[in-house]
Amino acid sequence: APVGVFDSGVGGLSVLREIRARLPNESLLYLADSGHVPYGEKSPEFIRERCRTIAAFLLGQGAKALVVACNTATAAGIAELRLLYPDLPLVGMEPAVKPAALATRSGVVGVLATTGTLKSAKFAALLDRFASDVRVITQPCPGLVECIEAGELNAPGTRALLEGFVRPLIDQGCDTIILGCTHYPFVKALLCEMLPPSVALVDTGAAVARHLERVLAGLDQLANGPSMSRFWSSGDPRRLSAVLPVLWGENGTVSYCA
Ligand code: DGN
Repeated sequence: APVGVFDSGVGGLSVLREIRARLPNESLLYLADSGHVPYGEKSPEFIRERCRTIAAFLLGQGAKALVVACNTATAAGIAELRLLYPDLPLVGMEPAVKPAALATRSGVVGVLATTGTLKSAKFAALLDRFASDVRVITQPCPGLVECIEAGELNAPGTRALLEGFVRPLIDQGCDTIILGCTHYPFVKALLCEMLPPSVALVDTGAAVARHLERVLAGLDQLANGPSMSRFWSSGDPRRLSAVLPVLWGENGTVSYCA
């Protein structure tokens, strides 16, 4: 059976790539909730409703496990999904605060994420737990997800927006910057051009793929292949089709779902 993966839009494809690299035998179902993107400024209640609807859809398609490939949706909705599906293997995202706190030498860590993630109780708990010894500077990035959804990974507007977000982090001495939203790895190249070489970027995709592997292995549910992938969008499926070669590295079959 396949693994179901979802995000508010195309950002979770950065996680899907890590899963494909780590677990090439797994079949993958990906749902981009592009009809409702961005989640960043939406209410937790709205996001929870989307999580319930999408989880039910992917399970209806035969998913044996779900990956919530979105920090914002994990913060708002994963606890409820665990209650609804206590026996389902369920893996979520969280900003890489712990690895960043271990890695920093300047003692100052920056976090780029959505407003929803940064305001969540889950994020506050994460800081309490792992970042008591370091200074953490949070930076919401309104507008950035929209640029990435539009495929503008290297456009002047995206660069200007991003420069405005990272400048204060550099000025305050951050040497480690957390990409706390699954869309942001797609602008890593652009970020690297504007950051001093001493600044390291950390994200969570590879760790999530490793965690998924452990969970499936523990349940003896790892697949032996051959694998396939299928995609759905709650927005315009043609737009997801058009960005797949860039963001996923291959073409894919995309259908519409409500
Ligand atoms: N990709 C999502 C995340 O990791 O938080 C949310 C992006 C959004 O919808 N604003």
